[in-house]
Amino acid sequence: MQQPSPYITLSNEVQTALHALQPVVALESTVIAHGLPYPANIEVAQAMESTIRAEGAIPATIGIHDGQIKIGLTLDEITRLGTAQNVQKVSRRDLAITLATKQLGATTVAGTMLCASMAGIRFFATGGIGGVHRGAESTMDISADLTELSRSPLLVVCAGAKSILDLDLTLEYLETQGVPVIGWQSDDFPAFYVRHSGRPLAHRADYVDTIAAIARVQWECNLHGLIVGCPIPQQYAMDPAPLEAATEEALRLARAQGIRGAATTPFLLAHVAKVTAGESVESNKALLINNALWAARFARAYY
Ligand code: PSU
Ligand code: MN
Repeated sequence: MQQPSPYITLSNEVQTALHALQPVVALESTVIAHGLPYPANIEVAQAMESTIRAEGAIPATIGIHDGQIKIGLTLDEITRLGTAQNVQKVSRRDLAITLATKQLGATTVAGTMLCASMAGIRFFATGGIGGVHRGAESTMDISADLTELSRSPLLVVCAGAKSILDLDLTLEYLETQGVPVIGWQSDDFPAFYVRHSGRPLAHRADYVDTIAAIARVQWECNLHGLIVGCPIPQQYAMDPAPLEAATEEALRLARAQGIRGAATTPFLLAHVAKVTAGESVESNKALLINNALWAARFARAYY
């Protein structure tokens, strides 16, 4: 295990598992604080953890409290992040500031990858990664999740990315950054609520051992992050047409209200969730739990 930073506090369980080279799966906290409404956020955070345990791996939800990166948050800490109003959204650029000023922080995919890599964790389950926003040709709004993937050596299991983003540009950018994107039993990149985006991927895998072997070679070659895109389970998939309408409306509103920077993703997510009512929340929960399941299986195959 790497020498832990003075800014990291591991739970006893995570520390023991890392020492024993047992499979550990990192989980982010921005989805808890800014991605899903209460109490669905806490319910799904717990369900992801119990799914990972049932697969024989150890969950490590990551967040920032009292000037420390906490790896393996307790239910109390998760509940605090899921209910407090003043939670910072922590990507790479925000980490030192949130620690130094002792604010409460929820880590994005980029923030979680950075913290997990400091602790030697290699597997991570999330819902959707950030990406290149529609209109990025002029706004330059490209999530730091994409550059983090080219820096931190984690395997990130996601259901693709939401169509609030430009999925073509997102895949182009990942290619430029040298990030492998593997379709899990799928030929194309999943689109979060929708199983297939229609954007073909260069690589597909059908067996957990294939994923474990790819991850091993990736890291033995000193390469960094990789993405495994798992389509949402069929019974929870949504009809793309109303989603596209809700997304276009959200984008119009964001422009009209001058929403920019880090506020953009939470604004778009909240608007789409409101318009599509409860259905999108149920689908979101289902895909998060599915990703936790596969991340735990990939981690077990690797270890
Ligand atoms: N996409 C989702 N739900 C989320 C996020 C993205 O469907 O909760 C969160 C993740 O934490 C992701 C972050 O890392 O938003 C990306 O934000 P930004 O675009 O500001 O980098
Ligand atoms: Mn952005």
